[in-house]
Amino acid sequence: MNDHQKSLILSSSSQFPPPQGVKLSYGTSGFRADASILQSTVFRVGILAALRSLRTQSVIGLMITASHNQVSDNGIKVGDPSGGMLTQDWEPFADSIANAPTPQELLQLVEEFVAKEGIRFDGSRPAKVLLGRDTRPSGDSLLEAAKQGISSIVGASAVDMGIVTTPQLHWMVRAKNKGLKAAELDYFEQLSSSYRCLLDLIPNGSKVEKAENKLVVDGANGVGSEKLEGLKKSLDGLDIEIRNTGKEGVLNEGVGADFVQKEKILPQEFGPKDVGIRCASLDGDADRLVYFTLPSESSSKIDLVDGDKILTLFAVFIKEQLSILTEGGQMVEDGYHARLGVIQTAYANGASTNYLRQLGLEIALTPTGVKYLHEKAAEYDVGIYFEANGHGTILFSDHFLSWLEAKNNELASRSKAILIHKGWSICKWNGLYQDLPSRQLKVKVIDRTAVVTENAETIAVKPPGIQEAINAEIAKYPCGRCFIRPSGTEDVVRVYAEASTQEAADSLANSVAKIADQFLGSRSSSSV
Ligand code: G16
Repeated sequence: MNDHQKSLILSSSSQFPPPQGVKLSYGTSGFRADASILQSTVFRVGILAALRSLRTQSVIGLMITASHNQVSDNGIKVGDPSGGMLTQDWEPFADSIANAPTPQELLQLVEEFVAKEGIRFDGSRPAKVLLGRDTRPSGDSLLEAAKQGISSIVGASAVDMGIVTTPQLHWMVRAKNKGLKAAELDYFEQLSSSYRCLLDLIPNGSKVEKAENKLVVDGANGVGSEKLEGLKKSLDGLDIEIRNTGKEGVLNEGVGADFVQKEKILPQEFGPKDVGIRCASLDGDADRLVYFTLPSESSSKIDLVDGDKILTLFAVFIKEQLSILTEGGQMVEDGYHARLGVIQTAYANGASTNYLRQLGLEIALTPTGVKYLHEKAAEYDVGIYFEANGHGTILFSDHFLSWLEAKNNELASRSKAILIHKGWSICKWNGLYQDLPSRQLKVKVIDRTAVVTENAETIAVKPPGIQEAINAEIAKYPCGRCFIRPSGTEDVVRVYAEASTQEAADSLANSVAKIADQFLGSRSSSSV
């Protein structure tokens, strides 16, 4: 790093002093906090993104969003060149620069890291960072802070992609790095043409019921509603109505995937007229999706089709397809057996895990956070991962895809037999298994980092004695299961409980929330 570069970092960072008395960490999905204290953090993540771009010689993404959090929060996360999350190796550096108290200490950390990573400033390929943000009012000023951080690295450029969903920004970064067109219209085109391909694969004679063509989407009063409005014109055959578009309501307040999944009641703007209709909820940055139906006019209680059910549907279908491919010993002849894995977290409903196990599937458990599930899924030929809250996707290994491609001709002649269109309704889908009753609570404690967990967050090893107290509670409930963990996106400890009845799940969750209070010191607790 030459003197000009060093003085640029010193002078620009002096404009963004860090907040006093706050320690921030790159949590489950980047930095999150009340938007009013994030200027300095976002500026510094701008520096990090430019360095990551130099290190990888690729385009990097920065998304300004706090997703499911309340509207007054905001956050920032980094997207790597592949379109995935920032490599976990760089998270400690993110933590240390976010908390460096002075410009001089910040510069020292940057210099040490640049030397360790062998980052070169020779100008051969200047850094480039794509910036996106959700609809939060604080997004504009944080965007400026990010731009300032990026331009503290000589030659680096920031490209503002405007208000986008998190999946859009990740897709744009990946597309840019592959030399493909990466505008919003290209994204919509890819989604709609993939959708048309899927429709073309439905065997003749198989029809989706008319009522099932209707989909009512809760946009969480966020970015998802606007984008879906742009996309829906090209989704032939699907009648999409969008509510909670943000014109009136507040982001994530009584609406959105997090609310619907945790409360299991209708979001705002939905009511008795929606009985039996397929409905879906997005979250604040539109990277979560859950479905639901309203079974009866007399109550706002919904039948939830959560991430576990989405995972199960994919798992059932892909397992079927793979077993058809092995018919006639085709895969055996090749000596190739595709490894199918499903990845869940401790939040997965126990009934879903049992169901998947009965199907004979290989199941892996990771801590909460897409970054962990994604990494695990990449170990399989076909890795399907979903969190119960609706984040997820399917990964196909390069090896599997090239094997399929090589077999393309053979498969084409059999495709009608392979791709069995099930013609299932949402109720049939939901009936794959019955969820065990569950309850989630959050507890505001003095210091949530005092909770340390192991075994994919199923056991709390700190503070000492807390797990034994939780176990004693669990033992009182048939089919009881319960764990606590510190949230990585909100300043709370989360409690999840399952039991054979709703009353029992509620009671177990409440007792364990009290235990958390006793061991950790309460700041005033709240439910969900
Ligand atoms: C983020 C992560 C998810 C995680 C969620 C809740 O989602 O991407 O993987 O499930 O936070 O995390 P925690 O329980 O640690 O607060 P989002 O939708 O908020 O970006």
